[in-house]
Amino acid sequence: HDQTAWWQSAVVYQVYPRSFADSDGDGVGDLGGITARLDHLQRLGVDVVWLSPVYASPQADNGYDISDYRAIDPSFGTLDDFDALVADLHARGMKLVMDLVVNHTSDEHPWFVESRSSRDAPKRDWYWWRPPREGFEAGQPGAEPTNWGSFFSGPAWHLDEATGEYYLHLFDRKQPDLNWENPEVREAVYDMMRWWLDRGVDGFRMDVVNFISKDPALPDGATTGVGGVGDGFPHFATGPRVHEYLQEMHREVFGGREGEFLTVGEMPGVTWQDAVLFTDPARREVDMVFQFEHVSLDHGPGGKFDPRPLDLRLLKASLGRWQTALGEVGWNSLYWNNHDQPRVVSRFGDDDRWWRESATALATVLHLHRGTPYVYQGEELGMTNAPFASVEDMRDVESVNHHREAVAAGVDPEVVLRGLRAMGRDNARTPVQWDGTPNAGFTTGEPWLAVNPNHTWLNAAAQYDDPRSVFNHYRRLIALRHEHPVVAVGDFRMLHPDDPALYSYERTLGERRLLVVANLGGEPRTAGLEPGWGAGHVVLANSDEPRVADGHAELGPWEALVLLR
Ligand code: TEU
Repeated sequence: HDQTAWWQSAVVYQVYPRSFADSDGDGVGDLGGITARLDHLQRLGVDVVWLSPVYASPQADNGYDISDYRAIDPSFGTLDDFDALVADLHARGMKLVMDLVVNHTSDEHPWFVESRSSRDAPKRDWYWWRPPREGFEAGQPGAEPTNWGSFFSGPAWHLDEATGEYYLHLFDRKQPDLNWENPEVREAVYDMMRWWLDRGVDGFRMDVVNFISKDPALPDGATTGVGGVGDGFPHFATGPRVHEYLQEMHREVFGGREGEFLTVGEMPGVTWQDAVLFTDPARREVDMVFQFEHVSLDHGPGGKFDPRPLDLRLLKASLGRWQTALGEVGWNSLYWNNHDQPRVVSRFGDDDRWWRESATALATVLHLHRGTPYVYQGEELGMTNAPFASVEDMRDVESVNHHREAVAAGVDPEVVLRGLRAMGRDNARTPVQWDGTPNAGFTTGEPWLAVNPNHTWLNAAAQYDDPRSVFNHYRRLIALRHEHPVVAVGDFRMLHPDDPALYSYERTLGERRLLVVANLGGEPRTAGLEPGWGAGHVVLANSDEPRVADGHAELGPWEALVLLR
């Protein structure tokens, strides 16, 4: 590991702008709110901010449906506000990574408006238009060109009455998929990316970028039984030309400026075998990928809204496999949370009795792996899932649609609600809890999604000066990565892989050794240590008096220790 890129020792912080901080009292977070809170990020010590979409958008999917790639949505501010944010971040030594959503646009994007205008519009081929299935009338059930389901319920095709053809939308019907087979589409995207780089941004997080190459034959998927819906995944994920497209993008956008930027491809369903190819620096595709294996382990037979308890051994096997697979070539990203996942302290921890302990133990375990860690806003405070009373309290298109479809199909509404409470995306989207005042310091108006009532005690203001706080634990973990190259680039070795509660591993770089021993459970545990480790080596703990002696560590519930020699 001789060549180290700047992002190998960096920590990224994700801002979901709607929910971060509102500067104008309309109840929606905005760019001015972010700029006003940069002290928080600087205090935490993160290097990069990844900003979820702030582009002009009808907000059908909270900005992941873009109607103008070169404008800021008025609810978030103006291009001047954006430039001011970038300037302030740079002045403080931080970088800014934009979200790049180019698998699809909004149906209100001028490209799509033109594309749908007639069958022979010049931009018709910029999207995936197909006639009804042979032998079917347009609009008839089953007439969709393929049997693929959308991620947000229902078919992945929508009929445009005016031209009698269907367009493909893997997500909401307001998110038509772009046709990357068309070189004009690709050139338009690259041109837009260069425009943002010229404006000073430092890279891109690429939304579902392993979906941009579809099998142009658009075959039906194998049917899973639910209402005749087929699994299109094998036909649009990691498709035939995805590596070619990413290499072309790299050449056209970043060519000649290697090493300056950070690129991370969000890739649902990506395997470690594919990830090695995507992140091999010699292939010039992306620097790292977001993979989904570890956040799918608690999905039950009915999918993400049918959760089952996590088996820690599976988690260790999964993350350990990725550490090994990308150990020589390629690079990992490390995350528990983002705007699509429930809060980790509620999901894999104990957000009640062992709230502080489990939030800090999970943080410790994640951050000291090899890779680039991502902190999602509020995670550094130990924010929890929200106590949604009903689906009326939720705003997310995925949750609302799933509820409607499942209840219509006859599933017990209580069961549906239980799944949404545990796994729904709005858990991550409640406003950041800055202080204990009525709207948590997020807004002076009415928040677009209710503030979690636990903000009275769980908030940033209450944590800054408390050395034991979740916030200060994250701060120390980030500092440890900056200080010790063994954290960033050391080799990884999993210990006690079969233990159902201990998460323990060793990192090595030359003579340096770092040991993580964590009890991810509510019962006390003893962990055997290899010779040479002693109490004097403890550099970080989430407990007041670590007990390390005679080849053992005695761990309380959710206790995590870090040793260095
Ligand atoms: O998400 C992609 C994705 O496949 C899922 O994580 C998705 O959020 C959903 O939960 C599947 O069940 C990305 C964005 O992160 C997400 O917010 C967008 O809604 C989606 O793409 C479409 O742009």
